[in-house]
Amino acid sequence: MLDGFTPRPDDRAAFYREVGCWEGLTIGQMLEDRARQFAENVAVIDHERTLTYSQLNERVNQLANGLLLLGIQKEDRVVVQLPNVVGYVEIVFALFKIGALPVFSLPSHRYNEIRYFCEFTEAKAYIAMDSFGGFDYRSLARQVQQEVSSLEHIINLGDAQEFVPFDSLFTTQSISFPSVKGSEVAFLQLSGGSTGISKLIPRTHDEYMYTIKLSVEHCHVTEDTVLLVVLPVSHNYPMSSPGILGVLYAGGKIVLSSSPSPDVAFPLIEKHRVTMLQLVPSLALHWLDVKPIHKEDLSSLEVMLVGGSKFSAQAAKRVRPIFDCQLQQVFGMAEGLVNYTRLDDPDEIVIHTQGRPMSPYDEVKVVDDEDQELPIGEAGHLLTRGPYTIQGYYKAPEHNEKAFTKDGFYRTGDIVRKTEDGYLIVEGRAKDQINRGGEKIAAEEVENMLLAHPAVHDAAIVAMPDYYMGEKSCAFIILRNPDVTKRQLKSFLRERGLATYKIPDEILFVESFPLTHLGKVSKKDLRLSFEKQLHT
Ligand code: J2J
Repeated sequence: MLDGFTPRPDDRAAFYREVGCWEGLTIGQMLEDRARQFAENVAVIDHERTLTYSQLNERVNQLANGLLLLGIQKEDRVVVQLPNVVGYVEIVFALFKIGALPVFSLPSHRYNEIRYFCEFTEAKAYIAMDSFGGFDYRSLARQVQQEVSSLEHIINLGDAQEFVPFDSLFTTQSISFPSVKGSEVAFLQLSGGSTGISKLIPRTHDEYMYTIKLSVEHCHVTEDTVLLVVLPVSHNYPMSSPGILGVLYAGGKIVLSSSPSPDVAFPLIEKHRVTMLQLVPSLALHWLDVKPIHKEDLSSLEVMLVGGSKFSAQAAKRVRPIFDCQLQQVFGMAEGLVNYTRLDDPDEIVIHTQGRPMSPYDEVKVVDDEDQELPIGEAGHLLTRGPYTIQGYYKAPEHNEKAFTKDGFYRTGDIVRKTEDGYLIVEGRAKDQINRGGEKIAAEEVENMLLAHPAVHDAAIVAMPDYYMGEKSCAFIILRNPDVTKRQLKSFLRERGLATYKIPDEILFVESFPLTHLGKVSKKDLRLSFEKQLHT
């Protein structure tokens, strides 16, 4: 078993097997199987390539051979940083098939994150694009390679320069693949994090296959589904809720968009007769606003999933009149629990709630600060445990003590209310995080980086409201040296390689921070003071 992975206690594991949640299948086997069943169906399309199920499976096998020949072995970690391209699907399935573990990172991550992922997971390989969105990943790779001794291979898609070209790895020379079991860890996913840098989430094949299967049922994914992926594909949401894996499970078609802009996405919807979309509220709002000025025929759309942060009821009401399709709200987390509104739920529920757990074996509690369960309808901390919710972060024993209860419930950090019918309404958040249009920022990580600047005495990051993004980030800073400018501080963060979405949108210099009665910085009061400044 992978070091640093916390398995379920034996009795619960046995129960999940007994009731049929865990079937002992791997994600690699699923593709093998679907390639037989849906051989000639189109599986995936990007701006350059189209692959049928049998072509995808064949390419994946060839790539898996190439990875083994290169020296990638079972349980090796491979940091994958790719945009929405077919190569992403090929590489992650090839890794699944040989039991190596993709570590999913985002195209917007920079040196700070990539170095950490490579170092912390002792990654043997890092795979990235040559360049994307104006950023050259090869120079990032050079920097990281020099500093992380475990990193033996750097694989590059496109103009690979001195690195291993992705295309050179495909080989028909057949090697026997290591055997991979359903109970083994399939990959490491990123958590939004609230303390320091992102924690990594180990998910097993068994539990992930279960989330995929349930998502396919609840989102009515079939062979006729055409899913457009506009969010970064490595996020848990577009991976599995129902995501690319759900669509492949059902034999449908995936269309990968390199951009979430309506100028790119709307023509793709028209061209491929897209039936299903997954959006975060910030994008949904933007699309709702611009839809009337677009001429494309979007009549093929049947379902728009919205999740990742709170979708307001006002915006939710506009989906059907404007897009003439059904809204499905999803409240999920890379740690596990996923809630959906059901496609046959009345509008009242679809508009006002974030859905209910997708499995009858999900255990959900709403508790007060002392972990005491609250009566139905009262807002409190959401705790959860179940067949697809993790039992511990990867190699994080100290953090796990705090993030999980003694009996294995995950402390989500979300404040929710449960209705009589078991639906959840997200009311807020107890974790020190900013949810910037669905991208999560751990305040502490950015604060620590700001504190490394010689002119900064203290820093506190809080969320500020934003119409489209829901929240943006604002850094309150007490300076030691008044000569430094906001712009200098932002470039300092950029130069240290902080992902672009984590750079504070606003910086405010203050003399002191308001304190709570326990003497801690009161972020609530900081947020209020920001709002006051806005209105003066
Ligand atoms: C309010 N907050 C939400 C919602 C997530 C499906 C969908 C989303 C994610 C995801 C995911 C929310 N309303 N509808 O992994 O499979 C906030 C909560 C939650 C955190 C998890 C999936 N949907 N959130 O967003 O791991 O705070 O997963 O705990 O990125 O996003 O973030 P993440």
